[in-house]
Amino acid sequence: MKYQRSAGALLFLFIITLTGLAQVTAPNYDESKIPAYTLPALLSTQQGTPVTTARQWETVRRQEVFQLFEQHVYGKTPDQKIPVRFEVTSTTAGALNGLAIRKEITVHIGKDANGPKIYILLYVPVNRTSPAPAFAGMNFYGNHTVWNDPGISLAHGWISNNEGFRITENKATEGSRGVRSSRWPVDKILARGYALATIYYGDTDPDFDDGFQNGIQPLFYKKGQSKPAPDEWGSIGAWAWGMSRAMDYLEQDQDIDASRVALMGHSRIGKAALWAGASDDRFAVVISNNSGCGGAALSRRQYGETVAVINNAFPHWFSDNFTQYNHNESKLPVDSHMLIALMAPRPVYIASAEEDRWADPKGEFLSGVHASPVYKLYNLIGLENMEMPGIHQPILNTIGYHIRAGKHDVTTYDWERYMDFTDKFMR
Ligand code: GTR
Repeated sequence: MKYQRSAGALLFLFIITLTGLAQVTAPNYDESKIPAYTLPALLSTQQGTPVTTARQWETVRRQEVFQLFEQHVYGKTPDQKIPVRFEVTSTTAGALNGLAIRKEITVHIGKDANGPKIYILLYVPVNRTSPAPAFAGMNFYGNHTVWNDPGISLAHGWISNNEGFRITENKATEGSRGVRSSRWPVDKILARGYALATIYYGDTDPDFDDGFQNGIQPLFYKKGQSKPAPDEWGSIGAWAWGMSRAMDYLEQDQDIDASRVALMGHSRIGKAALWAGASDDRFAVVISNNSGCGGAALSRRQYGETVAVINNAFPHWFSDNFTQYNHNESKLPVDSHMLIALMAPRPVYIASAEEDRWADPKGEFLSGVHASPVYKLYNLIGLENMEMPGIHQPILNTIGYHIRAGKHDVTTYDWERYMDFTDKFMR
């Protein structure tokens, strides 16, 4: 009897576990199984007043929407101003076969000499008559991986191991120089007259869950605080903060036109780029490459990666408050169309890849469509058509979009579209 009971309990546990797992792990890739959903109203204030002018958007609604993202999704970035000091550690002519000057800048954060540091790699085109417009973006494996240039310093901090990239013991190695150059066509970017500023995303917060003991968060803890509060930032917030510090530097560099800086980010860094663009309007253009769940994709579609899945896999990315929406997307007071709208009236570009179903290409596209009414308040054209364009048919309105063939990645095709887009809006 006892045996039977426990066998029954085991079976029950087994079924429960399976159901639980199924709930958490099986992604939906079937459009017909997308739950019916209503997006939160973008153009109606918390009081229920319709927003019909750009002025109303700017003075009332934009701030409300921004605060909802702080409170429920990414967490609030602490207000304290931390001392930041820039040290240009090298300036080298003749980089990229004479196309560029290469600079490296250390951003010292906080008063402690052993505190966190952001290392900026900056290439500036030499063939120009005025300060250069720039692309800025974070990289996944260190500045030395974006181009095979022996003059680039190896990244300093913790890096995700990757055997293929010869990164072992969580440290940068000489062997990983240039391993990510396919994602950073530096020569093409420079040849088109843009500077490129990049930083390693782990400089502000290494991408693993350590309860926020490393990275920049501890610099902001109040007395007795040992981790961010439930409505405070996680890693995405810290990465976004890092991009703004790189922007602080670019504003000081005479070779750069800081009013023409386009921020580009891929995947988790695409989520951070959108949050940085929402938080800091000095980024003149914001580009999200395959940013998916918690980025450009509408959460309510629950297609591919979902809120529960992302919070389980990456508990350190968002605020703890975001976990309230695991399997509960309909209660989320925002969705990604509102994040895209936070860029208005600045040009914003969303890119998807056909095989990147995990990131929900259609959900990424639709957030641009549903952000468009805010652009309309400025007499600007976003994405007008509910139908997705075909593969390789980019739309370069003030909200831009393309879907290309292939997988979750950044390709030269993507970059060429980004440069076409920035040429249109930043030249
Ligand atoms: C995945 C994650 C995605 C995306 C991606 C990446 O594992 O589920 O949300 O951010 O990582 O950053 O490459």
